[in-house]
Amino acid sequence: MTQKKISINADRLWTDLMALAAIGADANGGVTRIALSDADQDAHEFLMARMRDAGLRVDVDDAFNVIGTLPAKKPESGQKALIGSHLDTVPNGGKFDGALGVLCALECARTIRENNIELPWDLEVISFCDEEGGHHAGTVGSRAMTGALDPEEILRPGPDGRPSFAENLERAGGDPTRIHNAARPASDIAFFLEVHIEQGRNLESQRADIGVVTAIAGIQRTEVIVAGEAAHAGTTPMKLRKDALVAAAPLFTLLPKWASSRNSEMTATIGRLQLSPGAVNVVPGECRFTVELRSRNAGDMQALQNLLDRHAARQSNWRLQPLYRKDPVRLSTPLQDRVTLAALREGLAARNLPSGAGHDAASFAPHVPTGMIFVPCRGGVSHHPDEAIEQRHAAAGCQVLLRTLMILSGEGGRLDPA
Ligand code: HGY
Ligand code: MN
Ligand code: MN
Repeated sequence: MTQKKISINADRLWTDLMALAAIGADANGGVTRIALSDADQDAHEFLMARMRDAGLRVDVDDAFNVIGTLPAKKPESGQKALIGSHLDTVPNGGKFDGALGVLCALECARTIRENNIELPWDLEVISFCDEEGGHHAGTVGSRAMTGALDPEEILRPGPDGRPSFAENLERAGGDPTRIHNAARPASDIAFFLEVHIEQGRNLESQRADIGVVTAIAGIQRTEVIVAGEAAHAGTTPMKLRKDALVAAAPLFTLLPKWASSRNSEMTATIGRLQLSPGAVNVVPGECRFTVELRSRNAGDMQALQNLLDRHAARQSNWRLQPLYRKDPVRLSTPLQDRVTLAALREGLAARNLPSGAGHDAASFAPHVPTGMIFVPCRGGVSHHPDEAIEQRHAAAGCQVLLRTLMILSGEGGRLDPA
């Protein structure tokens, strides 16, 4: 007997996406919802209201992850199926990074409930707190849930002396001393699946609708502090200066050369730089900047870190402050196979590809079967107001997530961990 075709409601999904994009909207078309900010909290209030409308049980855990649960009618395995992503954004970011994954998960739960489909697990729709690193390292909420968050990290002051995660959590009504309670045993979790925009141009250039993600690049971040001597810009002769920016400058061209000579997928980025005292008529006394390395190969990332460490060691006035390291991860092959099958059954063109961007899925991959479903984004543009996707691709990603859940459910819901 052929299974009745169950379809998500593409218009409802798009309406939610556009309504959410209005929360934290910038004057120039971007979105700014820094983790735990008022805009981020408004976005989560919107999500919780939509979850309640959909008949989900709504909880907020001690890491401020928002969880909407559709209880299983007959929970055979006692495990939970987790789907979701994040609602926080980078400053002046796009409408779809993170938001697509959360709202696709919500739309799937709604569709499953409306069609009285019986799942072997409780289905949890999750929006993870602070994926983007609004304070320091990203994926705070998902690392708290997988027990991988160092409690010290949330106490560290934010960049430019901004409040720490703990202070902002408290301001938002949370209790940072309880964040470790968000940790859950891996044995409770059947799998984690995340829909996300590709944030690259591979799918678009191959005219594919769906990306079956095979791996997620590792990320290593270091803050470099170069000390000089602040001095009057008009009366301090060039040969007597200790200009911190000039001392740092050689690294700005060395770093890209190191990365490119390592391998073609490796990236190295100096994304944030601050001069002190930062006055136009004062020679910089301090140059503070971040170095971010990414690679799917842990050895390559370490090799570049060693080059940076040795370069700093040869200078007399450099200090390195490690900020964050997450190893590259491979995603579950059995889940990749189900996503590929789901795309096939939906008549969609799917391609396997790795992710250069970090995701909450990277927090789960070492512990539970984890999968990601990518959709193309226009020109690969992301972390930018021009981030854009086609409505049909939002619907395709959501439909493949639903179909993957149906396939897994039809197999009784247990997935080998390979
Ligand atoms: O930085 C990243 O790769 C992700 O978008 N947070
Ligand atoms: Mn993201
Ligand atoms: Mn992002």
